[in-house]
Amino acid sequence: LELQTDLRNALARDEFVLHYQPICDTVTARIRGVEALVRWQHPTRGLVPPGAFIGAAEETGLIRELGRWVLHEACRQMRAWRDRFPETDLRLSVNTSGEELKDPRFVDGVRDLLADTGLDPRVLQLEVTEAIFLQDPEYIAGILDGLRALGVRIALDDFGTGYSSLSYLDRYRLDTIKIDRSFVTRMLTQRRTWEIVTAIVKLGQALDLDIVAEGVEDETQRQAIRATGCGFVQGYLLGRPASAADFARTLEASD
Ligand code: G
Ligand code: G
Ligand code: MN
Ligand code: NA
Repeated sequence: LELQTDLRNALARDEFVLHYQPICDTVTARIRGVEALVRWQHPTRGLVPPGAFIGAAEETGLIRELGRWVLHEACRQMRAWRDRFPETDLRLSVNTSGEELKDPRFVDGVRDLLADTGLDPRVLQLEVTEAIFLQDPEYIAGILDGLRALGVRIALDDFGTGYSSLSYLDRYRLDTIKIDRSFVTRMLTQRRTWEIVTAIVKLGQALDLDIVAEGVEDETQRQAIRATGCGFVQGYLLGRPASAADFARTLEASD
């Protein structure tokens, strides 16, 4: 309850910030996209990671307001970067929780936001997890279809960690799958994991999906991922989540 009050105040006081992590071409390491990750710049506790407050925000319903802020701020920032770096065709990934998707005004809100910021809908990719399909699959399917009709892309985050990933690939139209970093971590030491990652990549290619390997921390992992044919990599090796100003410097340097 205290956290709920704190979060409400934090929204009112504009204490949330977005950090940005690059998503890169596996072969060239060129930056092709960026994932926005929210943090809470707490007046006394410092920078609080989302794991410490997203759950509470979901339980209290505050996630809708926080999610609106995140989406708005991320799109505003992307608009500014695309104006400043016209050569880059960066894509923007934003994490979206099921509670946000259940808001009946969500699709209209995204449409209005894209119109207001003048951002090409194809630039925006919403990351969802398998958990969103557990409650009301038909309703969620309608929301995802509505978003895709706008031109917005849908990514399945943390892929492989849920219960029945394959049925979701079968039933829903998606654009991207993000292979959970636990697979990337284990694939070099466990043959079975390497085979699973290879199979996921093959499946993704056959379904015409973009595939991102998450949590790539060293060059050996990148080489292993590259050998599977996975198109995109994300992780500390390519860049840690950083402030907008730091990310802009990275873009400048890579131009
Ligand atoms: O940065 P960190 O590893 O602590 O992130 C923890 C979790 O918080 C991740 O699962 C990430 O997807 C989630 N997360 C980060 N930013 C956002 C956001 O803006 N909205 C939602 N719903 N989840 C987020
Ligand atoms: O659930 P989601 O995939 O959205 O979570 C992304 C989180 O993973 C981010 O909050 C980010 O801090 C973290 N992350 C990104 N790259 C790496 C990495 O290479 N290693 C580890 N341990 N965490 C990472
Ligand atoms: Mn994510
Ligand atoms: Na993930």
